[in-house]
Amino acid sequence: MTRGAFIVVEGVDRCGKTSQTMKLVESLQQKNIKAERMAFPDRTTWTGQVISNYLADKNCKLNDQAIHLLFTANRWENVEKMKEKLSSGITLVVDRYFYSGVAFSAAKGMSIDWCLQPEIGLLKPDKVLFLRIKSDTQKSRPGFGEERYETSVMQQKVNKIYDKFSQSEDNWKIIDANSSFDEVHEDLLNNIVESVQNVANSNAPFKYLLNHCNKEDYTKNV
Ligand code: DGP
Repeated sequence: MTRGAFIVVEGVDRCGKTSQTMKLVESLQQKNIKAERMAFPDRTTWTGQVISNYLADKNCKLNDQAIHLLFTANRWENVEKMKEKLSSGITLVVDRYFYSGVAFSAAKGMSIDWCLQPEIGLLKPDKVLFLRIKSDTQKSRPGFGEERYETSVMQQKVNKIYDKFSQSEDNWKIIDANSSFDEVHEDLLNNIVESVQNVANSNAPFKYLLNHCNKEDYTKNV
């Protein structure tokens, strides 16, 4: 049996990742592709609950390095589960991954190298689909501003770091998220189906995030 594809959907807050990833799993299943959704942070685990409290309570004081490592631990604690699912042929559609970890922490001024170190060794996605949205559209979405990082300044910095990832990472693809939900969905779905086929045809083994070779300074000019 060939493994499932590991797909990540990234983008700033309120760009539509949650609804799109849910619908994508339904559409893939309708095409008889086994698929499941995951999201990071996974708020159901112990680290996820601490993270969730930190995000909701803007007065919560927690050192930037400590919260970065908690987000990272939240990904590490899911590695075995992800490998099992992928090995059993399930395609994982994952809402955010370590790219968000690096982008949000680096946007706070932390060093990109420092942020990447604890992520090394995690599974590397087959494809990262970056939902790129205009900042006016983002701000008009319901709920914007509720959580700690939902400020225009922070989100613009994060967006710039995603842009740099998309320019230097071989597995990234930009998706225009300003069009209608259905159009964005179609675009995402076509890309995912192609990745599922590529993984199946090449019998690709798991990939891992190795010591990062595209060591650009993503935070430059942010
Ligand atoms: P979400 O549940 O997708 O709305 O994400 C919650 C918030 O946490 C959002 O503002 C993005 C941010 N975030 C997601 N992953 C990480 C991470 O690994 N590190 C940091 N610092 N922030 C993250």
